[in-house]
Amino acid sequence: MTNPLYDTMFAPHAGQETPFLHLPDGSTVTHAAFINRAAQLAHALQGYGVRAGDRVAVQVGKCPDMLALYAACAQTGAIFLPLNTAYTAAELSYFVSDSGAALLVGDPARRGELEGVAHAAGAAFATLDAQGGSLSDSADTQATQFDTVARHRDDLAAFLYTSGTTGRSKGAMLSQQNLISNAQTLTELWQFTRDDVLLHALPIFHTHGLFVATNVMLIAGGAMVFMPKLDTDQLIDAMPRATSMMGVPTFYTRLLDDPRFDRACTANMRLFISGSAPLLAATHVAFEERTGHRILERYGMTETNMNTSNPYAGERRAGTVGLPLPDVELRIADADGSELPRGETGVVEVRGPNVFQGYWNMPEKTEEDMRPDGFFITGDLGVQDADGYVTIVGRGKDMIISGGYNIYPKELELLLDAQPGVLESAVIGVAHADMGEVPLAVLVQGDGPQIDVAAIEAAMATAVARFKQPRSYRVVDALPRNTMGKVQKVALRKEYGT
Ligand code: MCA
Ligand code: AMP
Repeated sequence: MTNPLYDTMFAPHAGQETPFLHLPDGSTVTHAAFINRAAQLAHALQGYGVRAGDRVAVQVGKCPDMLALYAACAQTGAIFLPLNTAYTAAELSYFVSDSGAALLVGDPARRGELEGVAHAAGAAFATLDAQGGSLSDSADTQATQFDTVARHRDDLAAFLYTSGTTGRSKGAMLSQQNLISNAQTLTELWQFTRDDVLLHALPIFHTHGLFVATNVMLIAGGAMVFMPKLDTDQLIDAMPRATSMMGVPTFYTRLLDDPRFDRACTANMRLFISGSAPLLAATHVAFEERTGHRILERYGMTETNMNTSNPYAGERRAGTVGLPLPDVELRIADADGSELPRGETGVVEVRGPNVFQGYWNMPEKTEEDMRPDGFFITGDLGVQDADGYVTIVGRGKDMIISGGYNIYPKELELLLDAQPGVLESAVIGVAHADMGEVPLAVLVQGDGPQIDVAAIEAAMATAVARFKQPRSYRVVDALPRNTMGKVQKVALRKEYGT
């Protein structure tokens, strides 16, 4: 193979006049049209000076061209770097400069600020729309054939930024092999075929919507009902024509909130998959009672793609994330990395072709998280039962998952500590019926000016994406600490958690 990623995911679809994307306006993009468009965009990327190994940062709304840009990056050998559309210009500046991106592709509505971000970081800028200076515009006149650039399985295919407990985001480097192996394993395990129609309402800038949902459907050769975002009305309308869905737990709780969602609505569906955040066993049970379907829960991470899955044919156990994938080794380990006996709780560690290549420009951080024998330390706390089923019981890392998006308290605390009047701060996750959990900030009044919560909210609004912003604030005199002086977040969660 000259370019394993392109040859596995995309090349087989060339010339196939079968449906790939069903769009909200009723139109359909065929596999052949998608591949042709990717080739045009590959030419356009080269026109912007993009070469193999260059990072292409992309912050645009969900649309077929955004997906075709992923294919175009694969075809030119560029590294695809998708970014959450909710990120502020301040957040973007970091990603574009840290990655050394050659090109930032942005939303035309934010052209002014994003152009500034790109140029300050030494990157070129383009939009993805039909306006002057746009990638789509340059693509329109290009040939629909492109000579795929040769790549190796170990070459990098994508960077996904994941925040960290230190407050600084890290670029997880994923190779072609990481993406191919996981997608092939999942396609087989979940029995996806060209007859499948997947309801796709997830964002495509994260592992879940891009490397699980889209890659699996590309390998299977099926179609996706491609929705811009979660809209339960649209999902319920489209469900009778679909066979499968992937979503975060919020998708399932919102569907259950709608009385129209029932057995008849799901009669054509063969599979519902959940991940990215814990699915409550109660949701699993309520879903089965309502529809007769048992949700298949799986577990993964940006750095590793998917690690475990409940079985397709065997027993799907509520509250567990299932068994290690066939090509993934998993151990529950103590702090030194020694495997613990079954039934004991420890840190989940994984090894296999799914595990990433390290954090971009952070060799020490990579070394810290990787055992010498190749196991990656996930930071999740888990337990494995006698049958091998894994349950995630908590997080060793300080992280909040809100509606499937990760929020690292440290990133927020660093910003809050710098606000007038704040001596120090602690951010905790508190239960939220719709999002699972949301952040709450506890601020300690210092000697300076009186803390102005409204002003702090305004400052946070320009600093970080909306989903990360604390939903509520408490001002206190001191934070609870243990004898080592460490802030006791457990005590804070007890006090403010409900
Ligand atoms: C939107 N808002 C949120 C979130 N999303 N607030 C907290 N947490 C969120 N996740 C805010 C908006 O800023 C807005 O705020 C208000 O909620 C409504 O915005 P809207 O866009 O209408 O929200 P929504 O469409 O209802 O979105 C909620 C959602 C969405 C459907 C849960 O966030 C979503 O699709 N999440 C999936 C994320 C995902 O794909 N994660 C996978 C990561 P305001 O009204 O105040 O302005 S990959 C991963 O985790 C690993 C690898 C894995 O295992 O998959
Ligand atoms: P991310 O950094 O976005 O890749 O998020 C990965 C994290 O999401 C994991 O380390 C887990 O903490 C969490 N996660 C993903 N899937 C599940 C699941 N099914 N149950 C519990 N936690 C999950």
